[in-house]
Amino acid sequence: MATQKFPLASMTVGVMLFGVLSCSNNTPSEASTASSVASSTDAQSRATTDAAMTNTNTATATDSNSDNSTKANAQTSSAQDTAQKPAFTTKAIATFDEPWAMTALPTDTDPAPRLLVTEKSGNLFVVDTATGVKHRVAGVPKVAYGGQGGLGDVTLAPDFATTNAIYLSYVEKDANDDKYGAVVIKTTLSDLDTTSPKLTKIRRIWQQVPKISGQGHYSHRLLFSPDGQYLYISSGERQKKTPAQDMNANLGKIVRLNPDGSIPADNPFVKAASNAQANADSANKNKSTTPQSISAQIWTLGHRNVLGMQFDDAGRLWAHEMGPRGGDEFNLIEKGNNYGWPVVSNGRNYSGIDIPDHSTRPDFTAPQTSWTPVISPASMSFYQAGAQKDFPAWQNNMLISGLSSKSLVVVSIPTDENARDAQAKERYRYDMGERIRSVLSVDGMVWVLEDGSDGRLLRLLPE
Ligand SMILES: [Ca+2]
Repeated sequence: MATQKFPLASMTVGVMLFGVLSCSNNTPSEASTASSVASSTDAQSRATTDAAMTNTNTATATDSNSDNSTKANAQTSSAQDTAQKPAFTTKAIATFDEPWAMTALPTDTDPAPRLLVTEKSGNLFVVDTATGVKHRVAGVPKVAYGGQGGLGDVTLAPDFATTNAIYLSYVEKDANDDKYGAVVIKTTLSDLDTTSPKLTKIRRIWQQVPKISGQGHYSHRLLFSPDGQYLYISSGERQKKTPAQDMNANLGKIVRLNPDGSIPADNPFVKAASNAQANADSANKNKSTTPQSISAQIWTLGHRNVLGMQFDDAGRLWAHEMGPRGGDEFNLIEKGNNYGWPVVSNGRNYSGIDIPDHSTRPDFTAPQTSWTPVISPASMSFYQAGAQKDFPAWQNNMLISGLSSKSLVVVSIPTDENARDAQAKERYRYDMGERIRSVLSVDGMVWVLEDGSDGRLLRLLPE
């Protein structure tokens, strides 16, 4: 088992670079170097089909200097926080080919849980974090692997302990044309304690509407509310921008469903949807219910690519999303709100054309913090020390895995749930040396998954 060390000195490099970028207009060479690294990797991962990715270096250097007044606050770590920054080593547990997501199986007394890990190409594994032994789960449906898509997220049903039910998201291709969309299934994880586990009783409960050409921005993150009553699904805008404001599409939205896929009666647009349906019925007797039932699914709108959602201990829902060139966001998700994409963003288009900042449109909900240059947030986990208490300094913080930033980002959230002006902010980040696809904290322990082929599952061990 390889052990890699992260000395405290190197961990502060990222923070120092951001200090340079956000606080000074007079160091173009430093700013240009740092931002070109960030933007080129970001461009590779985010917009493989975006034709306007050339000349990102010079444009991004301008971008990083253009509106630093709004960015400095988000990216300044206090001296106090840095002093409390715990160091860790990493221990490699297992290796995967393009891993995408992970979740923990319940444990009784053994402190090392088994994890479920997905690979984009369509594999699902049960891995024992104590031994690194993994078993492939049979029966995963065929996925449309390519671009940013394939097999996506995995989460346990709230009643997993008695049903062994899990939820999976993945991308499917329309049989008749080159259009793609994410779907969510509920299935039973059978024979879990054998060497040949398998999925049984597969039921489709949701899909992206409409299917669209291209293979980016599926999002398809799954999260249950703490009480187990509701399933939240992040649904990306498929790199088409406008669906995020279209109430007849569930793209660019966070949707909220009952565990069986039906629509909760208290969703914010249910009444408007039923009124619209009544009008449509009386107008032409058209029995098509698709547009109205779509809008009834929606919890929030105006999102771009939400790859991380988490509840905190006060029951607040938080989500991060990737901005375009600049403007990654960390948002407090509240019922019925519109988060502005693509009308506003603190970033700009890959073409270099600016997008009005959030501050120009107070009618949209602004992020609590945003990142320029981007961190490329790919997943999020809420840290609570639990029984293991590996990192007490991170208590009640959100841990975010970064792709282009190759980092683990620690974000503090406001402790007073009623303090509307209290803002989440980055405390500090760790340079991980590789693109980090996923982060998971369980009972005070933390694992991360590296991105790409030969992506390692690493346990973080406090020094
Ligand atoms: Ca926004």
